[in-house]
Amino acid sequence: MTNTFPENFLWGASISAHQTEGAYQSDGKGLSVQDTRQRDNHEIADFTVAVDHYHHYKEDIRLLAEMGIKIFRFSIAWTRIFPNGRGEINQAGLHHYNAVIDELLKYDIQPFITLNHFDLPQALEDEGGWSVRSTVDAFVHYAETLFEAYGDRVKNWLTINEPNIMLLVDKKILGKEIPLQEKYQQFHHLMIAEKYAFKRCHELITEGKIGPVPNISLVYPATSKPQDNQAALYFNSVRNWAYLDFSCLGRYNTVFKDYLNRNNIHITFAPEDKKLMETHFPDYVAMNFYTTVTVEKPTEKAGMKNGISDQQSEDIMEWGFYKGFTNPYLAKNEFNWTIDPDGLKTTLQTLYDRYHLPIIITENGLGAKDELTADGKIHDNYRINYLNLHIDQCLQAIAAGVDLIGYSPWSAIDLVSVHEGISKRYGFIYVDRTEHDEKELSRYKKDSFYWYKTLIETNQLPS
Ligand code: BGP
Repeated sequence: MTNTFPENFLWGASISAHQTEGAYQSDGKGLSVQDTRQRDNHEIADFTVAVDHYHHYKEDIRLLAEMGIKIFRFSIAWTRIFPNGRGEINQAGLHHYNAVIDELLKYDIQPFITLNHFDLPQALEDEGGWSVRSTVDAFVHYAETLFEAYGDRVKNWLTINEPNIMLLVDKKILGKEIPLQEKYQQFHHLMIAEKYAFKRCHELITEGKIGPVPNISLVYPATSKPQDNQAALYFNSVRNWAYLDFSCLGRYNTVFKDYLNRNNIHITFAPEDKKLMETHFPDYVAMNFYTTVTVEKPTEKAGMKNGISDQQSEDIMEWGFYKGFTNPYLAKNEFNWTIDPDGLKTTLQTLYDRYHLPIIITENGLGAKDELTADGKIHDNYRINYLNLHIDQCLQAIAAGVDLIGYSPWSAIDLVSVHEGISKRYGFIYVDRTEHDEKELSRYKKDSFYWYKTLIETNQLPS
């Protein structure tokens, strides 16, 4: 088998606004739910400064250009454009991203922009957030504003980052638990907002392309017991296919509908929704992948709390449906996340056969506690090893017929993790700060930086 990637393969690197930018109240920016959310661990860095990418974007982009990336996946902070979610445009915010886009294009790096990555404006949250229809309207107007402002230069767009993980792991990501009925009304609104984004992107941008960006990873049954297989069927549907079936096929899938019925959840549709769902579709699927999940059928209710507290942990539990199970065949990283490169290939094959759309991986990576040596080096062989194994499975998926068009790992530079602060690092570029001491925020190239640079240059995995 060849170890060379197809010509024009889109090598990239990814970040999100709130985890990198900082400057959380600069130049007219409003507060988002990430700025205000309840944190269960106050010992870790928050998003007020993060890695100050807002002020360091030129330096960061220059380093990324040196690494050779072809695409940069980042998100726009809605609250920089509309501090209150809607209303008057904040010109300073609009200018900032104009400058970022121009800086990328200067180096021939194509922007892949996520419209919204977990940071809903707090002002909209105060009015009911994704539970109310008016947030859909505000989102559509925000998306149109971006398409009109940047669509002459930005052709590739992603809708809403990981709506599946945001709803399933609500406590960790949003700082609050959303009751089930409300959660799935939010699901409907998020998915409808996405449909409008597909529609308006195609209408407003010549050659504009757009796709959903969920976190997709296969769910395995714990054993060959038929009941465990049923558990995996339901969690695959609730975690993965409910979202992509809506985006790509325009329907609620049957297993998911059964899950909703059995939980007595009723979704309110607006009159235009059915037609909208069935009419507008993505150009590609972007997916984030870190690990796979294993579940069994729960047999004992006592002592178990319904809910899901991590995107892949053993505390997944929905009585009557599924319960997380420790997969004995998979190793774990130091933050307790399982590592499953083979699962990436299986996930890609399953996804591709279901939708027949090009796929781009927009997140994949290893969170680790890196160490900066006295001579300014970071020897992150563990990260190189993780990426190597996953990229190899991408090659194998391509050889098996999957139309994988790009790979953009998490993360371009170190950033503040969703819930484990800056100590859990993912970047190719190290940012020198601790949880409480921002220091100079100096940037250093890790060993993985040089490794990825060579990989991109040669367009092949070292044999
Ligand atoms: C994804 C999110 C990212 C990112 C990543 C790693 O779910 O899209 O924003 O943070 O997971 O997760 P964590 O930060 O918890 O390590």
